Amino acid sequence: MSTATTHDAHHEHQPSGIMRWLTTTNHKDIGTLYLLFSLLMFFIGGAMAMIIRAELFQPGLQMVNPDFFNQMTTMHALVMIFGAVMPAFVGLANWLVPMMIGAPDMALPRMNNWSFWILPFAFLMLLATLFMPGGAPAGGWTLYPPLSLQTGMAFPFLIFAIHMMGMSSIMGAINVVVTIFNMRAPGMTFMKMPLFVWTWLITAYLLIATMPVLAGSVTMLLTDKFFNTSFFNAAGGGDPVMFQHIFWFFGHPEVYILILPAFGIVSQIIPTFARKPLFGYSSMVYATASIAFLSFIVWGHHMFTVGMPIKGELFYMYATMLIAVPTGVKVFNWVSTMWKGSMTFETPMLFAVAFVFLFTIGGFSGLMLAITPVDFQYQETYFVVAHFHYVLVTGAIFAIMAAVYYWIPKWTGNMYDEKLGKLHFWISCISVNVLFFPQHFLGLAGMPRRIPDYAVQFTEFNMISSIGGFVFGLSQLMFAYIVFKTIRGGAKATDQVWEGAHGLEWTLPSPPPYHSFTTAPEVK
Ligand code: CU1
Repeated sequence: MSTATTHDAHHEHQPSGIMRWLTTTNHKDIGTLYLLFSLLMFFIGGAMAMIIRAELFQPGLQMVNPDFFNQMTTMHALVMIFGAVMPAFVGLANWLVPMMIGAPDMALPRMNNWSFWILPFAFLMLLATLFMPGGAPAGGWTLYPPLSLQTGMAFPFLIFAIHMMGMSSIMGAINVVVTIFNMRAPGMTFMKMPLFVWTWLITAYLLIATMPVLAGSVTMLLTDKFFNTSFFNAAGGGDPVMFQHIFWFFGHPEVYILILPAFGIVSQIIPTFARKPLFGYSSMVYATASIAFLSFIVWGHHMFTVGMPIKGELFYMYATMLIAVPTGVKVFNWVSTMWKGSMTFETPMLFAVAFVFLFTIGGFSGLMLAITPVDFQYQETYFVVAHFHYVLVTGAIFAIMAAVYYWIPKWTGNMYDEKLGKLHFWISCISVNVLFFPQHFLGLAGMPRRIPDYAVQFTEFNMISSIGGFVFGLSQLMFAYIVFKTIRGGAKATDQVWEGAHGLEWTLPSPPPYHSFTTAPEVK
Protein backbone atom coordinates (compact mmCIF):
# COMPACT_ATOMS: atom_id res chain seq x y z
CA MET A 1 0.00 0.00 0.00
CA SER A 2 1.40 3.42 -0.89
CA THR A 3 2.00 6.09 1.77
CA ALA A 4 -0.57 8.36 0.14
CA THR A 5 -3.32 5.75 0.39
CA THR A 6 -2.48 5.01 4.02
CA HIS A 7 -2.52 8.70 4.77
CA ASP A 8 -5.90 9.19 3.08
CA ALA A 9 -7.36 6.21 4.89
CA HIS A 10 -6.26 7.62 8.23
CA HIS A 11 -7.38 11.10 7.29
CA GLU A 12 -10.94 10.02 6.53
CA HIS A 13 -11.04 7.38 9.28
CA GLN A 14 -12.14 4.92 6.64
CA PRO A 15 -10.94 1.35 7.19
CA SER A 16 -9.56 -0.42 4.16
CA GLY A 17 -9.23 -4.00 3.00
CA ILE A 18 -11.17 -6.62 4.94
CA MET A 19 -12.12 -4.12 7.68
CA ARG A 20 -13.86 -1.96 5.13
CA TRP A 21 -16.17 -4.83 4.13
CA LEU A 22 -16.71 -5.99 7.72
CA THR A 23 -17.69 -2.54 8.98
CA THR A 24 -19.36 -1.02 5.92
CA THR A 25 -22.72 0.68 6.35
CA ASN A 26 -22.94 1.71 2.70
CA HIS A 27 -25.93 0.24 0.88
CA LYS A 28 -23.92 -0.34 -2.31
CA ASP A 29 -21.16 -2.21 -0.46
CA ILE A 30 -23.72 -4.28 1.42
CA GLY A 31 -25.63 -4.95 -1.80
CA THR A 32 -22.41 -6.19 -3.38
CA LEU A 33 -21.67 -8.42 -0.38
CA TYR A 34 -25.15 -9.96 -0.57
CA LEU A 35 -24.86 -10.57 -4.31
CA LEU A 36 -21.40 -12.15 -4.09
CA PHE A 37 -22.52 -14.31 -1.16
CA SER A 38 -25.55 -15.37 -3.20
CA LEU A 39 -23.32 -16.32 -6.14
CA LEU A 40 -21.12 -18.46 -3.86
CA MET A 41 -24.18 -20.22 -2.41
CA PHE A 42 -25.57 -20.70 -5.95
CA PHE A 43 -22.45 -22.72 -6.79
CA ILE A 44 -22.45 -24.69 -3.51
CA GLY A 45 -26.16 -25.52 -3.90
CA GLY A 46 -25.49 -26.20 -7.58
CA ALA A 47 -22.72 -28.68 -6.77
CA MET A 48 -25.23 -30.57 -4.60
CA ALA A 49 -27.68 -30.61 -7.52
CA MET A 50 -24.94 -32.06 -9.73
CA ILE A 51 -24.44 -34.91 -7.23
CA ILE A 52 -28.21 -35.55 -7.26
CA ARG A 53 -28.35 -35.59 -11.08
CA ALA A 54 -25.24 -37.80 -11.31
CA GLU A 55 -26.80 -40.39 -8.97
CA LEU A 56 -30.08 -40.27 -10.93
CA PHE A 57 -28.37 -40.60 -14.31
CA GLN A 58 -29.18 -44.32 -14.25
CA PRO A 59 -31.13 -46.68 -12.00
CA GLY A 60 -29.39 -48.42 -9.13
CA LEU A 61 -27.02 -46.88 -6.63
CA GLN A 62 -23.65 -45.87 -8.06
CA MET A 63 -22.33 -42.61 -6.66
CA VAL A 64 -23.61 -42.09 -3.11
CA ASN A 65 -25.44 -43.97 -0.37
CA PRO A 66 -29.15 -43.22 0.14
CA ASP A 67 -28.58 -41.27 3.37
CA PHE A 68 -26.07 -38.91 1.72
CA PHE A 69 -28.46 -38.52 -1.22
CA ASN A 70 -31.17 -37.38 1.19
CA GLN A 71 -28.70 -34.96 2.80
CA MET A 72 -28.04 -33.54 -0.67
CA THR A 73 -31.72 -32.94 -1.53
CA THR A 74 -32.31 -31.33 1.89
CA MET A 75 -29.21 -29.13 1.85
CA HIS A 76 -29.61 -28.20 -1.84
CA ALA A 77 -33.03 -26.72 -1.05
CA LEU A 78 -31.96 -24.90 2.12
CA VAL A 79 -28.85 -23.45 0.46
CA MET A 80 -30.65 -22.36 -2.72
CA ILE A 81 -33.70 -20.84 -0.97
CA PHE A 82 -32.06 -19.14 2.02
CA GLY A 83 -28.52 -18.76 0.66
CA ALA A 84 -28.88 -18.02 -3.06
CA VAL A 85 -32.30 -16.59 -4.01
CA MET A 86 -33.26 -14.59 -0.89
CA PRO A 87 -29.84 -12.93 -0.40
CA ALA A 88 -29.73 -12.07 -4.12
CA PHE A 89 -33.03 -10.21 -3.79
CA VAL A 90 -31.89 -8.46 -0.60
CA GLY A 91 -28.66 -7.48 -2.40
CA LEU A 92 -30.68 -6.07 -5.30
CA ALA A 93 -32.91 -4.19 -2.83
CA ASN A 94 -29.85 -2.67 -1.18
CA TRP A 95 -28.44 -1.48 -4.47
CA LEU A 96 -31.66 -0.37 -6.11
CA VAL A 97 -34.30 0.74 -3.60
CA PRO A 98 -32.41 3.84 -2.35
CA MET A 99 -31.40 4.73 -5.95
CA MET A 100 -34.95 4.32 -7.26
CA ILE A 101 -36.66 6.43 -4.58
CA GLY A 102 -33.97 9.09 -4.41
CA ALA A 103 -32.64 8.21 -0.93
CA PRO A 104 -28.97 8.60 0.06
CA ASP A 105 -28.80 5.15 1.72
CA MET A 106 -30.94 2.60 3.55
CA ALA A 107 -32.69 4.02 6.62
CA LEU A 108 -30.90 1.78 9.14
CA PRO A 109 -27.35 1.38 7.82
CA ARG A 110 -25.74 -0.23 10.88
CA MET A 111 -28.48 -2.83 11.14
CA ASN A 112 -27.96 -3.35 7.41
CA ASN A 113 -24.36 -4.37 8.07
CA TRP A 114 -25.47 -6.80 10.77
CA SER A 115 -28.23 -8.26 8.55
CA PHE A 116 -25.61 -9.30 6.04
CA TRP A 117 -22.81 -10.46 8.34
CA ILE A 118 -25.09 -12.86 10.22
CA LEU A 119 -25.53 -14.84 7.01
CA PRO A 120 -21.99 -16.23 6.42
CA PHE A 121 -22.00 -17.58 9.99
CA ALA A 122 -25.45 -19.12 9.57
CA PHE A 123 -24.32 -20.94 6.43
CA LEU A 124 -20.95 -21.91 7.87
CA MET A 125 -22.91 -23.64 10.63
CA LEU A 126 -25.43 -25.20 8.24
CA LEU A 127 -22.74 -26.49 5.88
CA ALA A 128 -20.62 -27.72 8.81
CA THR A 129 -23.37 -30.26 9.57
CA LEU A 130 -22.18 -32.18 6.48
CA PHE A 131 -19.04 -33.09 8.44
CA MET A 132 -20.71 -33.93 11.76
CA PRO A 133 -21.28 -37.47 13.07
CA GLY A 134 -24.58 -38.63 11.58
CA GLY A 135 -24.26 -36.14 8.73
CA ALA A 136 -26.37 -33.19 7.65
CA PRO A 137 -30.18 -33.02 7.97
CA ALA A 138 -31.71 -35.51 5.53
CA GLY A 139 -35.45 -35.27 6.13
CA GLY A 140 -36.21 -32.71 3.42
CA TRP A 141 -36.07 -28.90 3.71
CA THR A 142 -39.64 -28.90 5.08
CA LEU A 143 -38.34 -30.57 8.29
CA TYR A 144 -41.50 -32.62 8.90
CA PRO A 145 -41.52 -34.44 12.22
CA PRO A 146 -41.09 -37.18 13.22
CA LEU A 147 -38.54 -37.74 10.43
CA SER A 148 -36.64 -34.47 10.98
CA LEU A 149 -36.26 -35.36 14.67
CA GLN A 150 -34.12 -38.32 13.61
CA THR A 151 -31.34 -35.88 12.63
CA GLY A 152 -28.30 -36.49 14.83
CA MET A 153 -25.78 -34.04 16.16
CA ALA A 154 -26.60 -31.66 13.29
CA PHE A 155 -30.10 -30.91 14.59
CA PRO A 156 -29.47 -28.01 17.01
CA PHE A 157 -27.01 -26.48 14.51
CA LEU A 158 -29.70 -26.66 11.81
CA ILE A 159 -32.25 -24.94 14.07
CA PHE A 160 -29.81 -22.22 15.11
CA ALA A 161 -28.78 -21.64 11.48
CA ILE A 162 -32.45 -21.21 10.52
CA HIS A 163 -32.95 -18.75 13.38
CA MET A 164 -29.99 -16.69 12.15
CA MET A 165 -31.25 -16.70 8.54
CA GLY A 166 -34.63 -15.56 9.87
CA MET A 167 -33.12 -12.73 11.91
CA SER A 168 -31.16 -11.59 8.87
CA SER A 169 -34.27 -11.62 6.68
CA ILE A 170 -36.46 -9.83 9.23
CA MET A 171 -33.88 -7.08 9.76
CA GLY A 172 -33.43 -6.69 6.00
CA ALA A 173 -37.20 -6.45 5.54
CA ILE A 174 -37.61 -3.87 8.32
CA ASN A 175 -34.89 -1.81 6.66
CA VAL A 176 -36.68 -1.89 3.30
CA VAL A 177 -40.02 -0.86 4.84
CA VAL A 178 -38.52 1.98 6.89
CA THR A 179 -36.49 3.23 3.93
CA ILE A 180 -39.46 3.32 1.58
CA PHE A 181 -41.77 4.95 4.13
CA ASN A 182 -39.36 7.63 5.31
CA MET A 183 -36.80 8.36 2.63
CA ARG A 184 -38.58 8.91 -0.67
CA ALA A 185 -37.50 12.04 -2.54
CA PRO A 186 -40.06 14.88 -2.73
CA GLY A 187 -42.60 14.02 -5.42
CA MET A 188 -41.91 10.27 -5.24
CA THR A 189 -45.42 9.31 -4.17
CA PHE A 190 -46.30 5.66 -3.60
CA MET A 191 -48.02 5.31 -6.96
CA LYS A 192 -44.97 6.72 -8.74
CA MET A 193 -42.55 4.23 -7.19
CA PRO A 194 -40.85 1.90 -9.67
CA LEU A 195 -42.36 -1.59 -9.66
CA PHE A 196 -39.24 -3.17 -8.15
CA VAL A 197 -39.68 -0.93 -5.09
CA TRP A 198 -43.37 -1.83 -4.83
CA THR A 199 -42.82 -5.58 -5.12
CA TRP A 200 -40.04 -5.40 -2.52
CA LEU A 201 -42.19 -3.38 -0.10
CA ILE A 202 -44.87 -6.08 -0.28
CA THR A 203 -42.24 -8.84 -0.02
CA ALA A 204 -40.87 -7.17 3.12
CA TYR A 205 -44.29 -7.44 4.74
CA LEU A 206 -44.47 -11.13 3.85
CA LEU A 207 -41.04 -11.64 5.45
CA ILE A 208 -41.94 -9.80 8.65
CA ALA A 209 -45.18 -11.74 8.95
CA THR A 210 -43.89 -15.24 8.22
CA MET A 211 -40.25 -15.60 9.31
CA PRO A 212 -41.25 -15.53 13.01
CA VAL A 213 -43.73 -18.34 12.27
CA LEU A 214 -40.88 -20.45 10.85
CA ALA A 215 -38.81 -19.57 13.92
CA GLY A 216 -41.67 -20.71 16.17
CA SER A 217 -42.14 -24.00 14.32
CA VAL A 218 -38.43 -24.94 14.43
CA THR A 219 -38.23 -23.92 18.10
CA MET A 220 -41.08 -26.31 18.86
CA LEU A 221 -39.14 -29.02 16.99
CA LEU A 222 -36.13 -28.21 19.16
CA THR A 223 -38.05 -28.46 22.43
CA ASP A 224 -39.77 -31.67 21.25
CA LYS A 225 -36.34 -33.20 20.67
CA PHE A 226 -34.43 -31.91 23.69
CA PHE A 227 -36.89 -30.70 26.33
CA ASN A 228 -39.57 -33.40 26.39
CA THR A 229 -42.38 -31.29 24.95
CA SER A 230 -44.94 -32.98 22.70
CA PHE A 231 -46.06 -30.29 20.26
CA PHE A 232 -45.75 -32.71 17.35
CA ASN A 233 -45.53 -36.00 19.25
CA ALA A 234 -48.77 -38.02 19.15
CA ALA A 235 -47.65 -40.20 22.08
CA GLY A 236 -47.59 -37.11 24.27
CA GLY A 237 -50.90 -35.72 23.02
CA GLY A 238 -49.38 -33.62 20.23
CA ASP A 239 -50.02 -33.70 16.47
CA PRO A 240 -47.36 -34.12 13.77
CA VAL A 241 -49.76 -32.67 11.18
CA MET A 242 -49.87 -29.44 13.19
CA PHE A 243 -46.24 -28.90 12.20
CA GLN A 244 -47.22 -29.04 8.54
CA HIS A 245 -49.90 -26.40 9.09
CA ILE A 246 -47.50 -24.06 10.88
CA PHE A 247 -44.65 -24.72 8.46
CA TRP A 248 -46.75 -24.03 5.36
CA PHE A 249 -48.35 -20.95 6.89
CA PHE A 250 -44.76 -19.70 6.59
CA GLY A 251 -43.89 -21.79 3.53
CA HIS A 252 -46.48 -20.60 1.06
CA PRO A 253 -45.90 -16.86 1.59
CA GLU A 254 -42.20 -17.82 1.39
CA VAL A 255 -42.62 -18.99 -2.21
CA TYR A 256 -43.99 -15.53 -3.01
CA ILE A 257 -41.06 -13.97 -1.17
CA LEU A 258 -38.99 -15.90 -3.72
CA ILE A 259 -40.92 -14.59 -6.74
CA LEU A 260 -42.46 -11.12 -6.09
CA PRO A 261 -39.11 -9.25 -6.39
CA ALA A 262 -38.59 -11.18 -9.65
CA PHE A 263 -41.92 -9.75 -10.89
CA GLY A 264 -40.57 -6.32 -10.01
CA ILE A 265 -37.32 -6.86 -11.90
CA VAL A 266 -39.09 -8.04 -15.04
CA SER A 267 -41.47 -5.07 -14.81
CA GLN A 268 -38.43 -2.77 -14.89
CA ILE A 269 -36.62 -4.49 -17.75
CA ILE A 270 -39.35 -5.21 -20.31
CA PRO A 271 -40.43 -1.53 -20.76
CA THR A 272 -36.81 -0.50 -21.44
CA PHE A 273 -36.28 -2.97 -24.26
CA ALA A 274 -39.81 -2.64 -25.65
CA ARG A 275 -39.35 1.17 -25.69
CA LYS A 276 -42.79 1.60 -24.15
CA PRO A 277 -43.90 2.47 -20.62
CA LEU A 278 -45.10 -0.45 -18.53
CA PHE A 279 -48.68 -1.37 -19.42
CA GLY A 280 -51.07 -1.30 -16.43
CA TYR A 281 -48.81 0.12 -13.71
CA SER A 282 -51.51 0.40 -11.03
CA SER A 283 -52.98 -3.01 -11.85
CA MET A 284 -49.45 -4.40 -11.31
CA VAL A 285 -49.38 -2.88 -7.83
CA TYR A 286 -52.84 -4.21 -6.92
CA ALA A 287 -52.08 -7.63 -8.44
CA THR A 288 -48.91 -7.88 -6.32
CA ALA A 289 -50.83 -6.95 -3.18
CA SER A 290 -53.61 -9.45 -4.02
CA ILE A 291 -51.09 -12.26 -4.54
CA ALA A 292 -49.47 -11.40 -1.19
CA PHE A 293 -52.84 -11.45 0.61
CA LEU A 294 -53.93 -14.72 -0.98
CA SER A 295 -50.56 -16.32 -0.19
CA PHE A 296 -51.58 -16.43 3.49
CA ILE A 297 -54.77 -18.45 2.98
CA VAL A 298 -53.70 -21.25 0.63
CA TRP A 299 -51.17 -23.25 2.69
CA GLY A 300 -53.46 -26.30 2.89
CA HIS A 301 -52.73 -27.10 -0.78
CA HIS A 302 -49.47 -28.68 0.45
CA MET A 303 -51.48 -31.07 2.62
CA PHE A 304 -54.36 -32.34 0.45
CA THR A 305 -53.31 -35.96 1.05
CA VAL A 306 -52.72 -35.83 4.81
CA GLY A 307 -56.40 -35.96 5.66
CA MET A 308 -58.55 -32.84 5.85
CA PRO A 309 -62.32 -32.21 5.91
CA ILE A 310 -63.69 -31.99 2.36
CA LYS A 311 -64.67 -28.34 2.93
CA GLY A 312 -61.04 -27.59 3.79
CA GLU A 313 -59.82 -29.33 0.64
CA LEU A 314 -62.28 -27.33 -1.48
CA PHE A 315 -61.46 -24.02 0.22
CA TYR A 316 -57.72 -24.45 -0.36
CA MET A 317 -58.31 -25.58 -3.95
CA TYR A 318 -60.40 -22.56 -4.90
CA ALA A 319 -58.29 -20.07 -2.94
CA THR A 320 -55.16 -21.39 -4.67
CA MET A 321 -56.72 -21.23 -8.11
CA LEU A 322 -57.75 -17.64 -7.38
CA ILE A 323 -54.05 -16.63 -7.34
CA ALA A 324 -53.96 -17.35 -11.07
CA VAL A 325 -56.13 -14.23 -11.61
CA PRO A 326 -53.70 -11.51 -10.38
CA THR A 327 -50.80 -13.55 -11.79
CA GLY A 328 -52.58 -13.61 -15.14
CA VAL A 329 -53.00 -9.83 -14.91
CA LYS A 330 -49.23 -9.53 -14.58
CA VAL A 331 -48.44 -11.79 -17.52
CA PHE A 332 -51.04 -9.92 -19.60
CA ASN A 333 -49.40 -6.59 -18.67
CA TRP A 334 -45.88 -7.80 -19.58
CA VAL A 335 -47.11 -9.09 -22.94
CA SER A 336 -49.08 -5.87 -23.54
CA THR A 337 -45.97 -3.83 -22.74
CA MET A 338 -44.14 -5.73 -25.49
CA TRP A 339 -47.12 -5.52 -27.89
CA LYS A 340 -46.21 -3.25 -30.80
CA GLY A 341 -43.10 -2.23 -28.91
CA SER A 342 -39.87 -1.53 -30.74
CA MET A 343 -38.07 -4.44 -29.16
CA THR A 344 -34.42 -5.39 -29.06
CA PHE A 345 -33.05 -8.46 -27.36
CA GLU A 346 -29.97 -7.67 -25.34
CA THR A 347 -29.12 -10.23 -22.63
CA PRO A 348 -31.33 -8.72 -19.85
CA MET A 349 -34.34 -8.71 -22.20
CA LEU A 350 -33.65 -12.30 -23.30
CA PHE A 351 -33.72 -13.45 -19.68
CA ALA A 352 -36.82 -11.32 -18.97
CA VAL A 353 -38.77 -12.67 -21.97
CA ALA A 354 -37.71 -16.24 -21.08
CA PHE A 355 -38.94 -15.51 -17.56
CA VAL A 356 -42.40 -14.53 -18.79
CA PHE A 357 -42.71 -17.66 -20.92
CA LEU A 358 -41.09 -20.24 -18.62
CA PHE A 359 -42.39 -18.89 -15.29
CA THR A 360 -45.86 -19.17 -16.81
CA ILE A 361 -45.25 -22.88 -17.47
CA GLY A 362 -44.48 -23.20 -13.74
CA GLY A 363 -47.63 -21.21 -12.99
CA PHE A 364 -49.79 -23.54 -15.07
CA SER A 365 -48.33 -26.71 -13.52
CA GLY A 366 -49.03 -25.03 -10.16
CA LEU A 367 -52.64 -24.60 -11.22
CA MET A 368 -52.75 -28.31 -12.06
CA LEU A 369 -51.34 -29.16 -8.61
CA ALA A 370 -53.97 -26.94 -6.98
CA ILE A 371 -56.79 -29.22 -8.17
CA THR A 372 -57.33 -31.41 -5.10
CA PRO A 373 -58.35 -34.75 -6.64
CA VAL A 374 -55.59 -34.49 -9.24
CA ASP A 375 -53.01 -33.63 -6.56
CA PHE A 376 -53.63 -37.06 -5.03
CA GLN A 377 -51.85 -38.40 -8.14
CA TYR A 378 -49.07 -35.80 -8.27
CA GLN A 379 -48.27 -35.62 -4.53
CA GLU A 380 -44.58 -36.44 -3.83
CA THR A 381 -43.81 -37.16 -7.50
CA TYR A 382 -41.31 -35.56 -9.86
CA PHE A 383 -44.16 -33.48 -11.28
CA VAL A 384 -43.94 -31.33 -8.16
CA VAL A 385 -40.15 -31.09 -8.57
CA ALA A 386 -40.58 -29.99 -12.21
CA HIS A 387 -43.22 -27.43 -11.17
CA PHE A 388 -41.24 -25.62 -8.50
CA HIS A 389 -38.01 -25.68 -10.48
CA TYR A 390 -39.75 -23.89 -13.37
CA VAL A 391 -40.93 -21.30 -10.85
CA LEU A 392 -37.63 -20.98 -9.00
CA VAL A 393 -34.98 -21.51 -11.69
CA THR A 394 -36.53 -20.14 -14.88
CA GLY A 395 -38.53 -17.79 -12.64
CA ALA A 396 -36.56 -16.40 -9.71
CA ILE A 397 -33.02 -17.19 -10.91
CA PHE A 398 -33.60 -16.07 -14.52
CA ALA A 399 -34.97 -12.77 -13.15
CA ILE A 400 -31.91 -12.37 -10.90
CA MET A 401 -29.65 -12.97 -13.90
CA ALA A 402 -31.67 -10.49 -15.97
CA ALA A 403 -31.19 -7.97 -13.15
CA VAL A 404 -27.44 -8.58 -12.96
CA TYR A 405 -27.00 -8.04 -16.72
CA TYR A 406 -29.31 -5.01 -16.66
CA TRP A 407 -27.70 -3.19 -13.73
CA ILE A 408 -24.08 -4.43 -13.66
CA PRO A 409 -23.04 -1.56 -15.98
CA LYS A 410 -24.41 0.83 -13.32
CA TRP A 411 -22.79 -1.08 -10.45
CA THR A 412 -19.32 -1.39 -11.96
CA GLY A 413 -19.17 1.41 -14.53
CA ASN A 414 -18.22 -1.25 -17.07
CA MET A 415 -20.21 -2.91 -19.84
CA TYR A 416 -20.44 -6.70 -19.74
CA ASP A 417 -19.53 -8.79 -22.79
CA GLU A 418 -22.79 -8.86 -24.75
CA LYS A 419 -21.71 -11.77 -26.99
CA LEU A 420 -20.85 -13.96 -24.01
CA GLY A 421 -24.01 -12.82 -22.19
CA LYS A 422 -26.19 -13.95 -25.10
CA LEU A 423 -24.29 -17.24 -25.32
CA HIS A 424 -24.82 -17.76 -21.58
CA PHE A 425 -28.52 -17.07 -22.04
CA TRP A 426 -29.06 -19.48 -24.93
CA ILE A 427 -27.10 -22.36 -23.38
CA SER A 428 -28.90 -21.82 -20.03
CA CYS A 429 -32.32 -21.48 -21.60
CA ILE A 430 -32.04 -24.64 -23.70
CA SER A 431 -30.32 -26.79 -21.05
CA VAL A 432 -32.67 -25.77 -18.24
CA ASN A 433 -35.62 -27.03 -20.29
CA VAL A 434 -33.79 -30.26 -21.12
CA LEU A 435 -33.18 -30.53 -17.36
CA PHE A 436 -36.66 -29.87 -16.02
CA PHE A 437 -39.24 -30.52 -18.75
CA PRO A 438 -38.79 -34.35 -18.77
CA GLN A 439 -39.37 -34.32 -15.00
CA HIS A 440 -43.05 -33.54 -15.71
CA PHE A 441 -43.32 -36.83 -17.61
CA LEU A 442 -41.44 -38.72 -14.89
CA GLY A 443 -43.85 -37.39 -12.29
CA LEU A 444 -46.96 -38.17 -14.33
CA ALA A 445 -45.60 -41.70 -14.82
CA GLY A 446 -45.28 -42.04 -11.04
CA MET A 447 -41.60 -41.51 -10.23
CA PRO A 448 -41.36 -40.40 -6.58
CA ARG A 449 -39.20 -37.44 -5.49
CA ARG A 450 -36.39 -37.61 -2.88
CA ILE A 451 -35.42 -41.21 -3.83
CA PRO A 452 -31.88 -42.11 -5.05
CA ASP A 453 -32.98 -45.13 -7.13
CA TYR A 454 -35.86 -45.76 -9.54
CA ALA A 455 -37.60 -48.36 -11.70
CA VAL A 456 -35.99 -48.98 -15.12
CA GLN A 457 -38.85 -47.46 -17.15
CA PHE A 458 -37.80 -44.01 -15.85
CA THR A 459 -34.22 -44.32 -17.19
CA GLU A 460 -34.41 -42.37 -20.47
CA PHE A 461 -36.06 -39.24 -19.09
CA ASN A 462 -33.68 -39.24 -16.12
CA MET A 463 -30.64 -39.49 -18.44
CA ILE A 464 -31.96 -36.60 -20.55
CA SER A 465 -32.66 -34.57 -17.41
CA SER A 466 -29.17 -35.23 -16.00
CA ILE A 467 -27.46 -34.23 -19.26
CA GLY A 468 -29.47 -30.99 -19.25
CA GLY A 469 -28.46 -30.51 -15.62
CA PHE A 470 -24.74 -30.94 -16.28
CA VAL A 471 -24.83 -28.49 -19.21
CA PHE A 472 -26.87 -25.97 -17.19
CA GLY A 473 -24.49 -26.31 -14.24
CA LEU A 474 -21.37 -25.86 -16.38
CA SER A 475 -22.85 -22.90 -18.25
CA GLN A 476 -23.19 -21.02 -14.95
CA LEU A 477 -19.37 -20.96 -14.75
CA MET A 478 -19.67 -18.75 -17.82
CA PHE A 479 -21.99 -16.45 -15.85
CA ALA A 480 -19.42 -16.15 -13.05
CA TYR A 481 -16.69 -15.47 -15.65
CA ILE A 482 -18.76 -12.70 -17.30
CA VAL A 483 -19.54 -11.09 -13.93
CA PHE A 484 -15.94 -11.06 -12.69
CA LYS A 485 -14.64 -9.92 -16.07
CA THR A 486 -17.06 -6.96 -15.91
CA ILE A 487 -16.03 -6.12 -12.33
CA ARG A 488 -12.35 -6.10 -13.37
CA GLY A 489 -12.74 -3.85 -16.40
CA GLY A 490 -14.01 -3.67 -19.94
CA ALA A 491 -15.66 -1.03 -22.07
CA LYS A 492 -16.92 1.95 -20.04
CA ALA A 493 -20.68 2.08 -19.59
CA THR A 494 -22.50 5.23 -20.70
CA ASP A 495 -24.45 7.42 -18.22
CA GLN A 496 -27.83 6.15 -19.34
CA VAL A 497 -26.79 2.62 -20.21
CA TRP A 498 -29.92 1.37 -21.91
CA GLU A 499 -31.98 4.52 -22.38
CA GLY A 500 -28.98 6.47 -23.66
CA ALA A 501 -28.20 3.85 -26.26
CA HIS A 502 -31.69 4.08 -27.64
CA GLY A 503 -32.71 7.69 -27.04
CA LEU A 504 -35.28 6.65 -24.47
CA GLU A 505 -35.21 9.54 -22.02
CA TRP A 506 -38.99 9.84 -22.37
CA THR A 507 -39.45 6.62 -20.42
CA LEU A 508 -37.81 8.05 -17.30
CA PRO A 509 -40.01 8.61 -14.24
CA SER A 510 -41.80 11.86 -13.68
CA PRO A 511 -40.49 13.58 -11.65
CA PRO A 512 -37.16 11.88 -12.26
CA PRO A 513 -34.64 11.75 -9.43
CA TYR A 514 -31.55 12.79 -11.38
CA HIS A 515 -29.70 9.57 -10.60
CA SER A 516 -32.59 7.21 -11.24
CA PHE A 517 -32.03 4.68 -13.96
CA THR A 518 -35.40 3.07 -14.04
CA THR A 519 -38.31 3.43 -16.43
CA ALA A 520 -41.53 5.25 -15.75
CA PRO A 521 -44.94 4.02 -14.77
CA GLU A 522 -46.43 6.58 -17.12
CA VAL A 523 -45.37 9.12 -19.72
CA LYS A 524 -46.06 12.79 -18.97
CU1 CU1 B 1 -48.02 -23.27 -1.51
